[in-house]
Amino acid sequence: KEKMAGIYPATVTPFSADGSINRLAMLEIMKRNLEEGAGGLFIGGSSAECFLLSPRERKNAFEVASELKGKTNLIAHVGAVSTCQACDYAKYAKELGFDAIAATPPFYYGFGSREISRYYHDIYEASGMPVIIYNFPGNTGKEFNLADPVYRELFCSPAILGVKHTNQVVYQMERIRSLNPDLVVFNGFDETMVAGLALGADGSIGSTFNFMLPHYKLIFDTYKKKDLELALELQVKANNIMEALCSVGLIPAIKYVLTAQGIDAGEPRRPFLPLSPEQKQYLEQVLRQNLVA
Ligand code: NAY
Repeated sequence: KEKMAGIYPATVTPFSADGSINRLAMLEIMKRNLEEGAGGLFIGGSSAECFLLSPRERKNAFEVASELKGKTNLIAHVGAVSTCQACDYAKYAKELGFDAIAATPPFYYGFGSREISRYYHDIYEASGMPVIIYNFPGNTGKEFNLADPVYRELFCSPAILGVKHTNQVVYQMERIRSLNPDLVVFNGFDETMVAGLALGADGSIGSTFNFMLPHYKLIFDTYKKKDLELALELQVKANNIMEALCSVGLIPAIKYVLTAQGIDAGEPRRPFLPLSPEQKQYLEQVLRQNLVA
């Protein structure tokens, strides 16, 4: 649990002009984040545009990250609608030497709790790696209602290593942690990091850490030193940035900021569209006003 703690960027997938994965740019982002003090890297998640990648590309992204094996904690996101596909990604991540795997629940078909629980157990059994549940009800439509005994059992099963809580309802995160204190708990919305830490998160996984990790590391360290007033002040500044990023489109915005910082993150994959010149200007202004580290 202590070994997994810290701030993890959810690494983006940079694309070259021809649309292929830009391995060098991806390595550059990850190496810079490690120098900045990342506790680990979350590979192939939402910020990586995972559901816009082909299965081969999702594996390619794991391969690129595996070059950093042994240097940091590597978590591979293996979630898929099909259990068989998720198991295949999980086995590959294990083969490549990843430290942990995470998975969204299967979505789209409205699967029930028994089906979802079976999915996580199948991934565990296929790969031999306990899974971090990627709890993101806003996008998956799955709530993990703890009144359901199947979910209570799941969170206490050896198949589960932890939870990545991408849900504004941090109360639920605290309830999951209290149900099984051995779980590794990650806060998953950057805008609630201080709240997540206050309710017991071991770490935080975030998309904006790709380009503003020093700011968030400062929040994390300030919180750990119990300077709560300053931690909140820094969170408010981060949230001013967050609001601007989300208003123009989060993933296109992150890629734009990385590129403006000198790392060629390329364009997001369609249907995402790149930012307009006005949106870029607006973002730059908000960043200038709020970024402290
Ligand atoms: C992922 O898989 O990329 C993540 O979940 C990282 C966490 C992010 N969640 C999503 C859905 O992108 O950093 C958050 C999020 O982007 C941020 O808080 C803005 O809402």
